[in-house]
Amino acid sequence: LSTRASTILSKLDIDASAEVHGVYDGQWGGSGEIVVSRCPTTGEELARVRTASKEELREALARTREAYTIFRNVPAPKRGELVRQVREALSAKRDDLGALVTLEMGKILTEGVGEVQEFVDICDYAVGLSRMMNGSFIASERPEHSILHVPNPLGVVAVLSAFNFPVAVYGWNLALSMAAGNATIWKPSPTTPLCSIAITKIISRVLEANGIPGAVASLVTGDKDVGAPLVNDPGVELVSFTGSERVGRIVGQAVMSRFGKTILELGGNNASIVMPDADLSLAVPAVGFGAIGTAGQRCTSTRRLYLHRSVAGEFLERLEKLYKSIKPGDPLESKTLLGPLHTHAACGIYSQAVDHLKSIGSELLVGGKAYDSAPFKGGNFVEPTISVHKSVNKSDSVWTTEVFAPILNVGIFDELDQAIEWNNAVPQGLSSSLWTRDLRNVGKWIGPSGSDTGIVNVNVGTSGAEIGAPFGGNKSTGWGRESGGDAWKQYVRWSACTINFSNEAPLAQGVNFSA
Ligand code: UN1
Repeated sequence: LSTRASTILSKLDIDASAEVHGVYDGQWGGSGEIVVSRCPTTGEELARVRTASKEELREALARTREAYTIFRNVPAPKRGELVRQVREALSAKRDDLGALVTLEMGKILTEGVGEVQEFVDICDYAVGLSRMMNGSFIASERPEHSILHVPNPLGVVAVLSAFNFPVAVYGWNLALSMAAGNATIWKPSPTTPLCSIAITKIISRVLEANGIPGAVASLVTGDKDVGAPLVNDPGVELVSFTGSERVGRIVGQAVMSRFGKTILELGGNNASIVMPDADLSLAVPAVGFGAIGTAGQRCTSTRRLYLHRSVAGEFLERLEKLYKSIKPGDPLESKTLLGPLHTHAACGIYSQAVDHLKSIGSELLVGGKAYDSAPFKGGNFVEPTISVHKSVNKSDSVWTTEVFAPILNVGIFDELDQAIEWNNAVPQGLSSSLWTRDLRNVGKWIGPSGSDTGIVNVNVGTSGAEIGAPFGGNKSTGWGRESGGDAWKQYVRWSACTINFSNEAPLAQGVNFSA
C-alpha cells in the first residue's frame, strides 16, 4: 500500500494489511465474498473487504430489529443527544474522512470534506428535529372527542447508497432515522466499502459508549447478493435507495409488492438555461462547477445547457476558456479541480457517449478523450467535454439519457418557453437552473408552466444543494425526498387517534345504529 493511502486509512483506524471486516451489527464480522476497494486515482488496491454472508445478513437484520425495539422507547430528545454526539465525533474527524472519500471515491479534497460537512450539518438539523417532530391536534365533529395525529418510530430502515456520495447520502438518512427512533441498516456501494466502515466505526463508538445497541446503525457491505435480500425482507419498513433508474425500478417494484415504503433517488439529467440578461460572470463558473465538479458524477451534475441565441457565442467562448484552464490532477492535492472517474468502466461509458456525439455530427468544442498526460497512469482520467448541437432533437438519447461522466450538451434557443419545454422533455426530473435577472422569467420558471424538477434554482447551479431543503426529484428520478423539508415525516409511522372522553358513544356523520 502506498504511504499516502496507508496514512489516511490508519488515521481512521482501518488496518488494510489484513482482510477488513465489512459487517457491523453490534460486533464486527464478515465472512462472505471479498470486495476489493480500488483507488480511482492510482489504480492501486486499497483493501480487501469481507462482506456479509447470507447468514450474517440474516443475523444483522435480526439484531437491527431488536435494536429498534429498544431504541423506539428512548425519548426523542435523548435520541437527539446521541445524534449530537455523532455529530461531534464526525466533525472531529472531518478532514480525515474527507481525505478517505477522496482516496476511495476520487472526488477532489474540498468536495470530499464538503460531503462529510453535509453529514455534520444534517446531524445539527436532526438534533433540532428531535424536539420538533410534532404531530397535530384535529377538531372532532363529536362532543368531548379529540383527534390526534401521532408520529411513532417506524422500524428498520435500509439505506442502499451509491458510490458518488459515499458518506453524505447515508448521513441524510441516518440522522433523520435516528431522531425518529428507528434502527438503520446500511448497504453502501460495493466500490466504497472503506468509507462506510470508517463512518460506522465512529458512530458505533458513540452508541456503545452510551449503552445503546450498536445495531441502531448496522452495516452490511456487499453487492446485490446482499442488497436483494435486504430489499425483499418484510422486516424492513423503509428502503431508501440511491442509484440508477434501472436498479431503482427493480427495487421500487420489489418493495411495493410487499407493501413496504421506499425513498428513491435515481437518475438526474439536469439542465441550466441562460437568458440574455444573465450575469455571465456568475453563470459561467457555476455551469463549469455543475458540469466538471465531481468529474460529472453527481446526480445533480449539469448535463444539458440551453443558451439563448444572443449570448451563446460569448458564453461558450468563456466556458471553453474555463474548461481549458482545468487540468487533471491528484484529487488529494488542494489545488486540483478535476479528479478521476470512479471506475475504469466509467471511462468506457464516457468514450461510447463521445462516439455517439461524433456520429450525430455535434461539434466537440473541448474534450472528447481520455487524458494521455494524467498524473497517475492507473487513474481513470478523462477530459471534460462540451458538445454543441446545431439543433435540438429532444428525443435523441443525447438529451434523454444520463451519462455519468463530464459531458455537457449544449443547445441554442430563442424563447424561454422553448427552453423550458426542452428542460422538461426528459424522463428524469431532479434539478434545473435558470440564469436571469428578469422577475417575469423567474415567475414562469417556478410556476405551473415552468420547470418540472424537484430542485428548481435561479442564478444557482444545478448541483450543490444545502441540507435544509428537501432533496430529490420527480418523474423517473423516483419522487423521493431526503434531507430537509418534510423528509423526516417518511421515517415515522403515522396514526390518527380519535379519543372519546365523554359518557356517550356518538357515531361520526350522525349515523344512528341504536337497536
Ligand atoms: C447526489 O449526487 O447523489 O446537491 C447527491 C448536491 C449534493 C448532493 C448530491 N448536496 O449536489
